Amino acid sequence: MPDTQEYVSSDEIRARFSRSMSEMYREEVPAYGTLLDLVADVNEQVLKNDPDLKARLEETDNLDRISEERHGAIRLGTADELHMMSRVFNVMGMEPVGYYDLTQANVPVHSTAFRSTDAESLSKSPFRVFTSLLRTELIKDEDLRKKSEEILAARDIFTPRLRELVDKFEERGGLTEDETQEFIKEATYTFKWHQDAAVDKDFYEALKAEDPRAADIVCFKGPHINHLTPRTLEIDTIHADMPNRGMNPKNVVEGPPPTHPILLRQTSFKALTESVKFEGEEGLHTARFGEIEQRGAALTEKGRKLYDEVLAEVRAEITPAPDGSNAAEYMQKLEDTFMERFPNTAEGLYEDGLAYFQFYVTDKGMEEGLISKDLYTLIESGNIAYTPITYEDFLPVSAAGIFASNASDKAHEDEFTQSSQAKFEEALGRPVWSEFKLYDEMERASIDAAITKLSHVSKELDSGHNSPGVG
Ligand code: OOG
Ligand code: NI
Repeated sequence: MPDTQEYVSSDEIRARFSRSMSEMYREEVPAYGTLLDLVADVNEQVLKNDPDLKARLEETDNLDRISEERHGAIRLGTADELHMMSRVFNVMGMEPVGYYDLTQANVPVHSTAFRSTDAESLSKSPFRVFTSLLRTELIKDEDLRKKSEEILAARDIFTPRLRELVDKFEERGGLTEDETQEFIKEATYTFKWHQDAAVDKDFYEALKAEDPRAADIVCFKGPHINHLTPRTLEIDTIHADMPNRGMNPKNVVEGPPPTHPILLRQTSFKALTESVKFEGEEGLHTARFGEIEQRGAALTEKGRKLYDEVLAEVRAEITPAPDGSNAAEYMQKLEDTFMERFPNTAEGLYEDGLAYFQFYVTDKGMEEGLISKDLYTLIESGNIAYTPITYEDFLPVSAAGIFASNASDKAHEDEFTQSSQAKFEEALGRPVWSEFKLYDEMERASIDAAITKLSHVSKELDSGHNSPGVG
């Protein structure tokens, strides 16, 4: 039995898996490759023009991860699939964070985000996967519902070898290099696009008429990755350039306005229509797309509440029209309202308790040490500084918007009202983390580390003063 030294770390497995997924999706959806090139160009340019930003990213261990960073989204059909999927993600050090109830947007799924949860692992690879579970009970037509449940119960989306490797990981606490390579191959395969559908065309069309997301989940052999999203440092530039590169972007960038580096902003090119082989005949399916995101500060519960409030205020007055006709007006209103109601500097966010921060010792602190035990005094005197913690999660509203604008143009009069985090967690086999709790812990840990560092400086200063012959 190999000792733990020979095991590949979960952080390393996750980083490699993220790369492997990106390579596969690049082949499956070439426009995603174009998007990646565009993002790399723009990020490089931004860092070249903004040495301060580059230094700040270096300071907080965030520079190396930028070009490697992405999120994906998958959709599952059964509780068993969700449970097994959480075991697969566990091998890569990814845990379920947050609960997203998409029934609020008339989408019959609920979701979580699998990601790593501590600062060090995040700096190695922040790869995250938005994972949704279909709520078949919300399929209204009884025949369609029953048949969907039968189809889902009969399929196995995991290869036998993947199951064996997950068992092995759990028994021994690690995978060897050879096993890791196999694991990545098998896990990536799980998310591959299959041109052969699992059903005939009539069933597909019938289910799609009821709900296109349900059809995307039930009618195929596996949970094909439906988009991958690289992180950009300048989303508006790319958004504007997408049409020049043959991509058909959304009308507006979703999320906060460009003036506010909070939570995240996203835009995507519209889903592609791909050919599918149904039992007996050919057909088409529209689901897979490419997306980019720009990440800002993680907001506290108070900050999130204010964000929701301000966004709701904007949307009560103007919502982006599907034809793009009022895009400029919407963006202007968004910006004006946020400028009025929401701070957009680190200092403003800190003073109002709206965001989480990573605290660090400044050069002045390294000279003076722990001149006070009070954090506020240390900040005021410039011995400790802070920078917002990057938001690692998803926007519930934004996620819902993505479902709506990409899956179909069908109007949804349906109202799903029931939310059920408890049911989701039962399927998952464990509770999800609260994202607020995780950010809070990161913030506290950074304060403790900064104070400890300052007290070491003080000790050295003291022993320097006291020891004869020094200075
Ligand atoms: C999930 C959409 C959620 C995002 O960026 O908000 C998401 C889906 O379409 O399955 O990825
Ligand atoms: Ni996404």
